[in-house]
Amino acid sequence: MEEAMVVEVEAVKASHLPRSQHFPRATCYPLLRSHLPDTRGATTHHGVESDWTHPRVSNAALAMGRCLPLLLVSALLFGWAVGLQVFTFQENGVATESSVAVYEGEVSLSRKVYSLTFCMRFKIFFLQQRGTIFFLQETAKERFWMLRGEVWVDKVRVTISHTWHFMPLDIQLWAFRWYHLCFTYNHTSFLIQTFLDGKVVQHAYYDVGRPVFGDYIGVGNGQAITESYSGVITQVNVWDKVLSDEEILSIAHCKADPQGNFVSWEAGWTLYNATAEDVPLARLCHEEQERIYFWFPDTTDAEAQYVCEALGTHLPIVTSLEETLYLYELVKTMWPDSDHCPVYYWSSLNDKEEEDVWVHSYNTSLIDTTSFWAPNEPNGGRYENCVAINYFGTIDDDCAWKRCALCTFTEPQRFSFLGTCEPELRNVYFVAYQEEYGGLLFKSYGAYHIEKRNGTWVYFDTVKDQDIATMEPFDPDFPMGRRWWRLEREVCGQEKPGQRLMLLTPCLSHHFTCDDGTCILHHHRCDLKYDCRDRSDEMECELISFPQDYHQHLPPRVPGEENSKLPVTIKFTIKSIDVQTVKMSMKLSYELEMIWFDNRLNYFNLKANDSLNNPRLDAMMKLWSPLVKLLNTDTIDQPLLAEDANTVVKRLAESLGRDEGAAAEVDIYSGKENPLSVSRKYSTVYACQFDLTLYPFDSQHCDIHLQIVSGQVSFLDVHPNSSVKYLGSDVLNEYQISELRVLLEEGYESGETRVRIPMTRLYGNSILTIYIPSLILMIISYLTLFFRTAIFDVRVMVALTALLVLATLFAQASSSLPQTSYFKMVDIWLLFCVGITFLVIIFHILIDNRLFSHDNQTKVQAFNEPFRMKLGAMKPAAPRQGRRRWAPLSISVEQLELLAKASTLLLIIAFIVGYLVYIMT
Ligand SMILES: [Ca+2]
Ligand SMILES: [Ca+2]
Ligand SMILES: [Ca+2]
Repeated sequence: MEEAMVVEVEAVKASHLPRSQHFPRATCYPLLRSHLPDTRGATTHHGVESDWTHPRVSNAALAMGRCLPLLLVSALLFGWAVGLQVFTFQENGVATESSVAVYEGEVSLSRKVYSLTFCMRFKIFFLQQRGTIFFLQETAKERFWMLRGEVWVDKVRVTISHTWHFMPLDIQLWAFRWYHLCFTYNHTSFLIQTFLDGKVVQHAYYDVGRPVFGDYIGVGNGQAITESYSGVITQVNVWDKVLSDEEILSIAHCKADPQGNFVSWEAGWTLYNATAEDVPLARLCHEEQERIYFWFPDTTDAEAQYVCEALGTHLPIVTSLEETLYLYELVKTMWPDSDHCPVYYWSSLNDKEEEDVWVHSYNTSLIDTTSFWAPNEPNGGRYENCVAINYFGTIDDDCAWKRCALCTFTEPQRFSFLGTCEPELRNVYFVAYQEEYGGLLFKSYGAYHIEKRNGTWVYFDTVKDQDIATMEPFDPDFPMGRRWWRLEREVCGQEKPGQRLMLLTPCLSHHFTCDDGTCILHHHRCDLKYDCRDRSDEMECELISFPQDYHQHLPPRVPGEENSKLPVTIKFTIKSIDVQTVKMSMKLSYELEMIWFDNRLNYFNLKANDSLNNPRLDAMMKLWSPLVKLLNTDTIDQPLLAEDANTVVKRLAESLGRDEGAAAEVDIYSGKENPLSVSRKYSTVYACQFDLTLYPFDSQHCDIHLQIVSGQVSFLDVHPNSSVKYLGSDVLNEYQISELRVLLEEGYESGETRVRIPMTRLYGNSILTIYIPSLILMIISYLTLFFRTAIFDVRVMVALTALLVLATLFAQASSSLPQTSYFKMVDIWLLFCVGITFLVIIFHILIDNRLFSHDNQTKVQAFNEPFRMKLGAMKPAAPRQGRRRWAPLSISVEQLELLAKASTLLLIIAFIVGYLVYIMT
């Protein structure tokens, strides 16, 4: 093993390239890199390339250390290849007017171009106010804006014959990345298109109306210090025609390199204060992934985790002896003069949770146990739960020991410094640099720096040469994450000397940064579960931003519109209905939801899931809300907002943008477009007015009658979209509930509305308990007419019994209903039944009477003989004489009986038909 290692070390040394003449300038390239040649493999750990089987490190590159130009490295290794000329301007980012490349090809005022295609490839290092890549001018008449291409972080601009067109980009440009940009202009269709990396990203129509011509072409400067360019430029070509989309795509993808017929990149340029290299065309599209290493000595495991993660990467994991050896040699060659990392540096593994179960500390994912251990390791048991890497492999180690931290990047990270209210994105984005061993420095795309000076982190404006803020002491002493800064000048409207929370983060815009600088997805912020390790994602979840002049008693109104009313949408959700017919009332349990827009408010970080958009109770109680007046009930005024109310903000519209003053990723949503919704449960008894004339064949309705008010005068209106929903069963004890609806009628007062609950009575019970028994009783009493005429006692007895039962039924039916002064249908029916029975009894008496007098006159003796004998003994003749007097009709008993049967039947049928017809209509 020893021998193998020695051989490997020798290999490193043998591959050292001579350092002379490859680095002709003393300018510093901002990043420490070591270039790894093509021959390496492609195993990848968590996005960080790490194959180390051929650790040939450019000695020159390592020896130069902090001054290592990326492109020069490329030239160094690929210098033999015939390549494209690539110009580098203002490598250190210091704006100068003098860095420019002037076109040597043929250009004359007489060559006029109408339609055109205008392409360039570039890589930004830093951005001045306007990064001018190319310009064409007519010098004599001072027409400086004949043709121009400029770039910003989030937009580009093309100027064609003094008309300029901003083209916003969907993406934001990164520093240190190649982009291919083309503009086309068709002078017949007036279409101006912008292509980024071969794809159309923006278009516009504009009739330029003038040709493009000029006599002077420059690249890398727009003739003013603020219009100069810092970065790399190549392949600037202009054609006097519109190239097809396919041609532009093939240029962007390095498959072709046609030269422009108006301006050709190969025609030659004179450089002033700029440098040129040759780079093979293919490398512009498939750039070598060069690793960047940052080293931090004397850190505990926790500090090492933090510093790498807050820089946007993780501690390394090694899988072979070669890797450990490579890193060991790397630090020795990169920082030969420093007291460089001793034997150990931290790895991202630990077994803190469970002994001998090794997990990644950043996502707790398990790794298999085949990772590379040094001899006799792991041996620390519960005393050594972190993993360090040394010359012989990985060891378990005490987490509190001071070891080295090594952070590896495949490309420069982009950091955002939030909470500064910087209007220009170039001053928000930063890149990290390590210019000395263990050091750290952040430079913005623009002119700001965050650097450590005399032990204090300073936020610094290099253009004005002025400190903006200094960081309050913090452990660990790095600016990444959410930190308090002491202001040295006004920031975001906050005067100095004040303390301001600001955030330096490597997270991208769809992330939220935890206090420790680690990233979680943005929608995990304030979602009621912890996602950050430091639990900072559930802190300070303010949802509502109240303006200074917010008053709870003032309703939201549109300024300037005197008669405007705030429309409030009301939504009822009725859970249960209990109707009391006798008391003429209705008990409801329901939820009342009111939705309105408060144009004074702004909301932060609204979620798509409304139920997460709950303001805190104290914020909720500060909100204005309508007062609910329930009109047909004892409870009169109901405040909507109370502790048991549920308040949510509904996200209906997209965000207005980021809050530039917040030290976090905060999206702002407008109160004009995203409504507030307050819902509260009520249980209320409402008074109803029932008209029982048709009982039990009646339909009723009962209304919830309410008014929403605000203060004394009502500025509120019920929105026509208001709705009602009933969740219970349609069939109640006594009623069938039909479709509920919200009534909004013209005659109502402002803010007044009713919810109508229509009900149809279920008459089955009445039929069963009243109508059928009474009908049977009536029929029985009618049937007594068919009994033998002779048994008067039985006939009358049966009819009287029926009458008695009917009267009882009547009393019973009336007692279960409200006392009304008018007749109900059921009353009429029962009265009729009673009446018919009464009539039958009368007929019985008449018939009997008739029969008796008839008997007296005629024969029928045999049957009554014994009776008559007794009566005769008592001399009954006299009363019979009297009876005959009030029965003057000379009709026979049979006729009378027929009359009784027929008339009663007719009466019954006529009544039932009439009754049914009345109910039906
Ligand atoms: Ca252990
Ligand atoms: Ca150990
Ligand atoms: Ca969370």
